[in-house]
This record gives sequence, structure tokens and C-alpha cells, in this order.
Amino acid sequence: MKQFLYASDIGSISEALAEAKAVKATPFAWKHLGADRTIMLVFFNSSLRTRLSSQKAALNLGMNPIVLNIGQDSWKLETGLGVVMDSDKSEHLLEAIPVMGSYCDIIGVRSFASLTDREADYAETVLNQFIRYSGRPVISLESATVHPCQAFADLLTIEEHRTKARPKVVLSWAPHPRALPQAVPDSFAEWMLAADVELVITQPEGYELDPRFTSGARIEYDQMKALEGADFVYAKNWSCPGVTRPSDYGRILCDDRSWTIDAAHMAVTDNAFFMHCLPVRRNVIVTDEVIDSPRSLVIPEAANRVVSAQVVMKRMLETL
Ligand code: AN0
Ligand code: CP
Repeated sequence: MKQFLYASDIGSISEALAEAKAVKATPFAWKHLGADRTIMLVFFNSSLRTRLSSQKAALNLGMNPIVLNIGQDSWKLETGLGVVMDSDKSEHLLEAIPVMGSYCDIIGVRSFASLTDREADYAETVLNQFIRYSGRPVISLESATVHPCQAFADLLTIEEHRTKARPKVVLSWAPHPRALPQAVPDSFAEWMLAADVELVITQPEGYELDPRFTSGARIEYDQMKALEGADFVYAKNWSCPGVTRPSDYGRILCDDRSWTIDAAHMAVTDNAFFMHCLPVRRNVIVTDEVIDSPRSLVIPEAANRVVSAQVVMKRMLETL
């Protein structure tokens, strides 16, 4: 595997889930694969889970992880092409990427959406430069439009907890005081559709996600109606994807706290599990009562991030 951005990069979803279960059962069984190999984990943005689970997954495979925080440990990097570099950015990605590539066998990159330039974000400009210039397999650790390690872990968590062949999974927008990317809901929708669950997406008007990720999902603007009979409730905030009005891209259009997932929302489901990728703002996205309930999966979901990362790294090591 040379890149990991999309569900299609992993091939058969059922084979990927079977492999995830095997990796989870015996995490150290492939320790020989990573011997004398190095993975570089490059962070342009903050992280708790992705940073730690990627390091743990690499260690489980016998690999050496190197973590670089851009702008804190390194020079500030210019990402724009053709710019006159007289700002505070000392080095261009065009040099930094092949240099980093020369020190490792695999690269993982976290580079959030700008939320100002829709075209550049949706073209995955930064991540594609890593793919083009590093000469190494590249893993998106949440790039502008996708968070595949998260979506794969979410799917594994649903697979482990489902009691129906085709569970009803509701992706619900929820309020948040800051403008957040669309990467998590984009990938979640993409992976749920690839896995063939019954996916319903609910959001206020104007928050329609890009159809390249959601095509085939049912969209229901009435949140309570969407949640009826749900088996899994996946809450997430995202800023305006700019699908209907490009000028609104990255903006907050709604702060309606009636969208916060509380006990009344969960009451109309079929005793659904609650999921969120974390970090989560309590009593804004979800009430304490719901996230602290026995139906909350947020901790096992985060724990599965080691498993999804390990399957991806394992596949890359096998094809180096
Ligand atoms: C990020 C986001 O919404 O994309 C990371 C989530 C994994 N969240 C925040 O910045 C709070
Ligand atoms: N869910 C997730 O990716 O968390 P971090 O931003 O802490 O890595």
C-alpha cells in the first residue's frame, strides 16, 4: 500500500476488518516486519490520540517512530507554491519533504484544512506534495478532507458492537464554538458507505458535506427523525463545507444548542451506542449524562486507533 487517504486504499473492507481483529488479538505477532524500519510522524496541528496511537502501532510492529512538530521543533514551513518567501517561514515543503523522506521508510502527516481555500483543501494540496516528493508511502493522520485512521477505527468499533447485520448509523452534526474541518465526517461517511451500514446524516441547512463522500447516504434535516431507531449515534461538529454556497466555506452557520446530543435525543434511538472521535467539548457536543453512560463507546473507539494504524503500517511494511 503506497498511500492511505481513502477507503478504497485499503481494498476489501471485510478483509481489512478481519486483519484488524487479528492484529488486535496478537499485536506483537508482526514485530519482525518493522525491524530496522523508521516511520516519520509529521504534525502541523495538535494531537493526542493520533500521535500516541501511531507511535504505539509503530512500536508494536518493531518500527522506530520519529515525531516532528512543524513550527515548534522545526522551521516554519511554507506550503504555497510560487510564493516570495519573505514572511516568517524559513523553509519550503519542496525541500523539507524529500529531506524527511530520506530519513525514513514511511511518512504519516497531520495537516488540517485551511478552511479558507476550499479548492486547495479539497485537492489535498499539502498531502499530495508529500506523496509526490517524499518517495515514501504516506498515511493521512487527518489531512484537509479525510481522517482515514479514525474512520477505520470507528468501523472496527461498530463491527465489534453491532447486534444487527446492517445497523442504522446516524452521523449527527453538533454545535461547537470554533470552526472545525470536515475531514472526520467526510471519512466517516465514506467508510460507512463502503461498509454498507444504513447511514443517515443529519445536519442544519447549509452544512451539506461534499457528495464525493456522502453519495448514497440518506440526508435528514430533522435531527430527531434521523435518530429514530438508531443503533449508533456518531456526533461531530463541522464547519460549512461550502457545497451549496462556496463563499460560506469554513464558516460557522449555526450555534443551535438544541443539536447537542442529550438523553432526550438518545431516548428515540434503539438503545444506541454513542460515538465521538474525541477531543470532545462536554455539554456542547454531548451532555455528561450521555458520554458517561454505559452506552458510550468513546474510550474503546480511541483504543481502536492503535489497531487501525497498525493494520495500515503493516500493509505498507509488507509492500516496501
Ligand atoms: C479536529 C477536527 O474536528 O478535525 C480533530 C478531530 C480528530 N478537532 C478539533 O480541532 C477540536
Ligand atoms: N481523534 C483524533 O484524531 O484525536 P487527536 O486529534 O487527539 O489525534
